[in-house]
Amino acid sequence: MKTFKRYLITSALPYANGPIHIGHLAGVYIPSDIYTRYLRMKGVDVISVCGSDEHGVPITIKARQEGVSPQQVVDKYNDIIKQSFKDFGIAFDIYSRTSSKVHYQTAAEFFRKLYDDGAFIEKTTEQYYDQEVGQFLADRYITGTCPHCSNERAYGDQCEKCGTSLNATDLINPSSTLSGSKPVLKETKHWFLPLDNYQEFLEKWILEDHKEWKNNVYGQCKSWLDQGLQPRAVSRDLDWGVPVPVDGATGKVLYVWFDAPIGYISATKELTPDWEKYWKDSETRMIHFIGKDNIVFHCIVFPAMLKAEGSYILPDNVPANEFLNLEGDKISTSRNWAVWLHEYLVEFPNKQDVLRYTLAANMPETKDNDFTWKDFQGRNNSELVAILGNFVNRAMVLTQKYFEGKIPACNALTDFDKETLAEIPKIKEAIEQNLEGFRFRDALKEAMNLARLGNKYLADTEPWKLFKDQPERVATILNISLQITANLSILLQPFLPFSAEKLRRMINLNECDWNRAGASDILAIGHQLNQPELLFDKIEDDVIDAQLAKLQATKVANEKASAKVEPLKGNITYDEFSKMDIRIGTILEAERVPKTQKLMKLLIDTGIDKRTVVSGIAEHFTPEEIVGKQVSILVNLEPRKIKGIESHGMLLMAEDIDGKLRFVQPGEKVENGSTVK
Ligand code: B3M
Ligand code: ZN
Repeated sequence: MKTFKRYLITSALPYANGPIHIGHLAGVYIPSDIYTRYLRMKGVDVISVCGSDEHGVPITIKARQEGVSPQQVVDKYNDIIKQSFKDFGIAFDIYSRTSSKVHYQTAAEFFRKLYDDGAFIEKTTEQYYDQEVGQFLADRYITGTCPHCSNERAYGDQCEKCGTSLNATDLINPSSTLSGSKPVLKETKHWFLPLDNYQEFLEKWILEDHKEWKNNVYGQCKSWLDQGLQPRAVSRDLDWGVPVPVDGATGKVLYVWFDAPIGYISATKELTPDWEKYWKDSETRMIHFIGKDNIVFHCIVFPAMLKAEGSYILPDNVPANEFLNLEGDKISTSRNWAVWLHEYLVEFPNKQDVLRYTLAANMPETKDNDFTWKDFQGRNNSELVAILGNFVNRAMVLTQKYFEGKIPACNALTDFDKETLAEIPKIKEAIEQNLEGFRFRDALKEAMNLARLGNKYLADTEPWKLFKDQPERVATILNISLQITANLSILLQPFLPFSAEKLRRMINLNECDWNRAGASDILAIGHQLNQPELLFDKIEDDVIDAQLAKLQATKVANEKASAKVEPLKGNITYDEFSKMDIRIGTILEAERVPKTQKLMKLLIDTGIDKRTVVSGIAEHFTPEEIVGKQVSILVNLEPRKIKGIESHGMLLMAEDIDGKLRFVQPGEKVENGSTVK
């Protein structure tokens, strides 16, 4: 494999339209943090950059919903997200944001370079436009009926009911969510990156030169490439984003997926004046940590952009993860089905590492994976407490008891001692190999195997039974146990930085150099330990039950809310409304229409006449219970034959979210023929 002088680690820029949850951590930020910490500890020249992605339509939608400006939305969530990363020890060298000045300039320059080089094609297309608001509509701002499943609330980019991805023009009865009006098609000019021109280059670069990429990543790229790449628009009609830096492009901004990855460059620029070394020198190894929904942008679109620009390096690997589910269900911000980081820390103060551990152990590396609270509890109680915490505590307490907390001398070694010590460098190497192959779960498992090894060593040698007769033997056993402890405090650092640091404080070890790990003499004889403290404590059932109850409550609330209120229809004029002649009448007779489920034939006194109306209410009422009731009736509806009966008008009914019908009646009895206006 090629050797590199330095590393540039990027982590997907979270959208600043909501806080972050365990899915984000497990998918992107824990792996990137483990990897970066590992490299740093080895003394590698590495920088890790991230920041908030502050553009795109979802942010404008959120702003509209909350009645604030997009800037207020991103300011709020940028703060929350940044704090969560800090709290969980995700140690970026810089956490920037795409609203920064440097970014606007960098993104605009990047676009301009491609524009000047003739890398784009200009195309005029027809796009939906809301005439009332005077604005082109992003796909998410259009709803209508899905042509595949007839869902009436499909979005212009996707039907969430049947999952089909759509073009806004596919929707039947499209309507603008901004005004409720029917959008019209209007011409607009945009810039497209002709990805098809890069097809050949990408095929070679990915499919031939990067066969080592993870299967899920390689597979997705291959399927995109096999389908044949198409030109992609890199601009949008929107008033939120980086303005297209071209004359005559007012009202147009860079598409968020064009500017966001450039955010990695901007962040590096903000971090160091030496930024070009990280971006333009082939001896830099760039690695993108992302989730699977971002693969195409990082493996195909962004590389094509970088290639078009010409002076940048390309990523050497993109170890994307799949998704993490929560208790068997897809994590969803809108359904509040998530464990939010800022909430977790309120409920589990100082337990960052327990979550880091559980997420790393369940990382969705090769397939979607599940987070459950029971597993969280089990990982804590039977792994962190029972194995790691228990081992370290026994080694420390015994050393305090027998040797006043000083590292005792290592005397004659038994074969078992030698075998045990020989395991330490092997485990270190196994961790390294797994980390370098982006197999974080296995790497963590290996690190925990060292704690297992220590536990077993103490259980097998039973030093607490030997001190009276063989103090020298006990000295050896504890020396070995403490060297294992010291190794743990280094090797676990990338995974559990808070606990590893606490452990180093306990053993009074100031250095944390990866290259020291593997050795059996990290702690010198006579070195003074500090007082032991518990690294982890047990999580009781009631705490877990409370979390499960909280999720259950969310589920119930979601079920209620999903029986949603019908969306608003388009506006009508008063004239249109006033054409309707609605009267109060009284039901004189009622009978079911034979051979139908729903229909009832009614004779109604409208005050004007007595007329027959056929109404679809038979599943909701019996004839007996409705005779004599006052109702509202639209009397000038065109007569219609229904099941052979001529119906003269229509009853107005109120339908609740459960589909139950009730009559629309005056608050108190009025004369038949009274009008409803
Ligand atoms: N903002 C999308 C996401 O969070 C995104 C990544 C940008 S990385 C350049 O899924
Ligand atoms: Zn559908």
